[in-house]
Amino acid sequence: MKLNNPFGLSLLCATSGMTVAGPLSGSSRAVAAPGGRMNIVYIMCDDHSFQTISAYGHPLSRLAPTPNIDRLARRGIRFDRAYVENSLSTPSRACLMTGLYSHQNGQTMLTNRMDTTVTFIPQLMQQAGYQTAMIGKWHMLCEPRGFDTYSILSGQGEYYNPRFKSEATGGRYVREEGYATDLITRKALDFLRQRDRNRPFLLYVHHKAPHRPWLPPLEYLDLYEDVEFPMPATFYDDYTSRGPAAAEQRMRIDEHMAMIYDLKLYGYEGSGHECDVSQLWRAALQTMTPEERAQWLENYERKNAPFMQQQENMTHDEVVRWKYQRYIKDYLRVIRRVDDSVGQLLDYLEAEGLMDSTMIVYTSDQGFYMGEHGWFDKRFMYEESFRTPLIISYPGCRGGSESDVMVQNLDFGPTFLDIARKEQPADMYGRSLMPVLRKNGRRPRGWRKQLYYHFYDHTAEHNVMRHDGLSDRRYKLIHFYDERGERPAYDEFYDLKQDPHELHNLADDPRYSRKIARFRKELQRTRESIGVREY
Ligand code: SGN
Ligand code: CA
Repeated sequence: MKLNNPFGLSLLCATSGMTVAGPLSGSSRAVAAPGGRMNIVYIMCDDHSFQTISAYGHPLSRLAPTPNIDRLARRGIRFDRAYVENSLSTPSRACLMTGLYSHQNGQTMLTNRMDTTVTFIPQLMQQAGYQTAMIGKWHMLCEPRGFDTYSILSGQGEYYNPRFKSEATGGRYVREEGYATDLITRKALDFLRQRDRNRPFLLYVHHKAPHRPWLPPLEYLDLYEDVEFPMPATFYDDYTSRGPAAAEQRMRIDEHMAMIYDLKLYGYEGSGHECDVSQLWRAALQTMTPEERAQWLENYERKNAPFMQQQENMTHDEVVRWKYQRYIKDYLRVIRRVDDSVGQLLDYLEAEGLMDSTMIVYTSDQGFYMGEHGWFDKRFMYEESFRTPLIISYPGCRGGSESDVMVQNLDFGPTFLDIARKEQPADMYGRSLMPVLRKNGRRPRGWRKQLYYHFYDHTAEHNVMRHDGLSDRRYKLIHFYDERGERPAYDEFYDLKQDPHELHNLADDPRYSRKIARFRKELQRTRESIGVREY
């Protein structure tokens, strides 16, 4: 069935694949892509916030810069309005792999199963003559499809000496020695070195980092130890004016972050969080070698000592501030290694003369809260988790450009197909980013004006109510609903220009009633035209 496209997009193939005629700049060793079609290196982290990439200029990242991701931004375009359609790992990955919304591919939640009959983008890319590789976190319940070669982590993946499965291991996960980010980088470089040079390639590099519980590499355990990171202005949000979802979540740093599992306070005996009680923290350290674990424990015991000695005299707020610093430091230590990895990949591509024939994408499977509203984790349609970092460099683009065009993870599939000069299937609502890239990030005529979002996984950890919504460049309507009928449905409405931190819900403000009515109608029209049935 051909569905109406609510965003006024052409659903037929926009065969505008970028032709790479040859060297465009720089390197003396520039190598043209085989067949004149660009290679693609797609780097995706797990839970990397835009707040912790210095190219985005947030106060946190100024104290912990990411020079290599910034180096990519200097060569490419930084997207400031890049969003996901469902802010959770598995659904985001299913969207990337299929080019379809969650309700279309069936992967609405973390652990349900997607529709196995759906075609994967890499399968289409193979048909178009690309060699395809998938390295790192896969995190879907189905087997990888459409890859010439793959090496994937088991489930959420492990930081230390993780298990990987590849064609070579006969379907078994086999433990490998090293730190996840380093191993993934090495495997990606191995693929590049061993690739068939007569075909263009599509390489997915999917890091486990910086997913919870934020285990840094040993070399970086003391990085930033003396730095005091600023807390966000909304840290002490009390959720007044918002509906019950914002208050009832279980992702607050002060209440739900586990002292041992998340914050590494080994030996802490205060009242535990469920993660501490479940001994999950032991499992997190289990894959280290005895030497690594000894070094790890020695390091944290040393850093924990002042807190352990003073905690009885500390106020609740002092403890919360301590927690915040520990959380942010470990997260940023993990990120620092990701930044090293980006540097190694860029070094290789530059040295091999591949920059002139390769698109490089850096992004995350969703955004993440660095204490905004008092939270860690993601899921909500509020900006920090709805948004995701996105930097793209491609041959010939004007480096250092910034874009405020609204793009979504639904667009990656169509972009890759466009580059491969392969027709975009009619049920993909995303849009090739090539017209935006060719304009160095400026808005092409007829580009979408609004984005649809839908989060389903209410029953899972962190207790975020189901919701869907519509956002344009200025306003956002969020509809919270509960399929179990425990809570009445309700809406929130934000003016992002007046209230960028989304602290003032305007749903009941009579001054906005006409605008809200228009948004509600538009949301309903969107659901119907893309075939959403639950809301
Ligand atoms: C795990 C984490 C959650 C996290 C989900 C989803 N808990 O369940 O904190 O929200 O993954 O993350 S943990 O105790 O196992 O660390 S996602 O990135 O895969 O969507
Ligand atoms: Ca994630």
